[in-house]
Amino acid sequence: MVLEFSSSPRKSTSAVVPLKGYFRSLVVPALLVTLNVGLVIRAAAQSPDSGWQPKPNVIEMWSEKRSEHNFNESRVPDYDLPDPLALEGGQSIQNSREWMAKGRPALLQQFRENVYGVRPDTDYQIEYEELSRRENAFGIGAIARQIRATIRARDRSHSFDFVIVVPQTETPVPVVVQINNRYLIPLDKAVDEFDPFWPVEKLLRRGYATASFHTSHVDPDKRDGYEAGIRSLLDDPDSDPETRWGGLSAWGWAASRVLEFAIQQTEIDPELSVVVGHSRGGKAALWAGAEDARFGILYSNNSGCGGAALSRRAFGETVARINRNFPHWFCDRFNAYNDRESELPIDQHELIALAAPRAVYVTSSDEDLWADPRGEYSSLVGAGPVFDLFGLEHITEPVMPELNTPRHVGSTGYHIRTGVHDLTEQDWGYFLDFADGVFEK
Ligand code: GTR
Repeated sequence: MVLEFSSSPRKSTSAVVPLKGYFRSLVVPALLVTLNVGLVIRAAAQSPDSGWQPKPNVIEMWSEKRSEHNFNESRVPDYDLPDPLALEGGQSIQNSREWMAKGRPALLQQFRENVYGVRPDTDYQIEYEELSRRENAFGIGAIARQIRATIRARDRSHSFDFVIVVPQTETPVPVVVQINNRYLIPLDKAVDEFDPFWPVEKLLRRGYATASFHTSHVDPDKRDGYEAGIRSLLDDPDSDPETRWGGLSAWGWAASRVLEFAIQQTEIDPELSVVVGHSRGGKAALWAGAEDARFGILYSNNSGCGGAALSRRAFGETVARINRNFPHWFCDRFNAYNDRESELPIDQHELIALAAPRAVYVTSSDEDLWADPRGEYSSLVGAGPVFDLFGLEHITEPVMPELNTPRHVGSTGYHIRTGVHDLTEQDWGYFLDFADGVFEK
């Protein structure tokens, strides 16, 4: 079977509105800031009496392993976070309509031009070819297929595979699209072998369809991989080299192409979709959902720097370090903020804010101080004022939850799990509880 779609290039019409008018937060315990629009932003406490705290031996381990980086809360620099509701000229966004018309497009453009890069709007054709199929997967009538997506532009093409598994169902179900940063789990493995990183059967039994692809098949996850991936295929040679899209954006772009295939399936409800990724895949998932508003829930697992964690905290991995080690993930301009996080016109709480009025799920793990759990949680809380504009419930509690105690409040959810940097069955279980609530399953 071959399905063909033509692209309808997205023309960006949004003006760049520099964000001004900063609010101070996340420095002083339980600091409260009241904006003139009547919103209250509560900062995450630094030394709460309760809630999660990193274990001293874990701090020590990281401080020895990466001695040039900070893993101590007391050494987090003072900083001001940009106010997601501030517009140029000092005005504040007052309602959801203004947010969608002005605030959000301006912020999205800031992230494109300073962090993830601008996606090209080159015309392309995409073809989906079924390579193999398994009927009655898991003995529950599910259909599993491996699909090859081939993207053609100008006189070149690039292909990547994904596996998609749909349950037998009369009522269309949500779909979970995974950006897999580790490997492609091919069809037979997906059906015959349990992998907690992508627990297909668990997802199906919980009433979800799911698809997964490997990042490197879309755009190689290496600094010299540009020519071999989708970025060079679609790039406009005349575009500004400072703001060309990075690998994270290319992987997120591919998630949208997988979604487009998925929502053609009658078993899948096109209104109910999730984009999920772990670590670098989690960074890509948040950005995928910022660029593509069809994703209903954005799930970022242990995404850290350049993902959910606030850059200004410079806790664990920093902007300078990530740019040095992974220059192919971001646009070149992101380098301008190496060791100058306070000059970034945005911070990552605003990436999360771009998800509103959709839902966001963020996770941390207690040994993963490299990803800055407190910075990940604080970012979610810091996005709150934008969810307020829509009258949506969300996490406002400044004190982090205890270990293995998910906090799910309306449109935002969070948990911190015991253990190392990973995406585990435990993470999936907590997440699916959240997704069931959002999708009213
Ligand atoms: C690390 C990197 C992180 C994170 C991680 C991963 O080396 O510093 O930002 O993305 O890789 O993707 O597993």
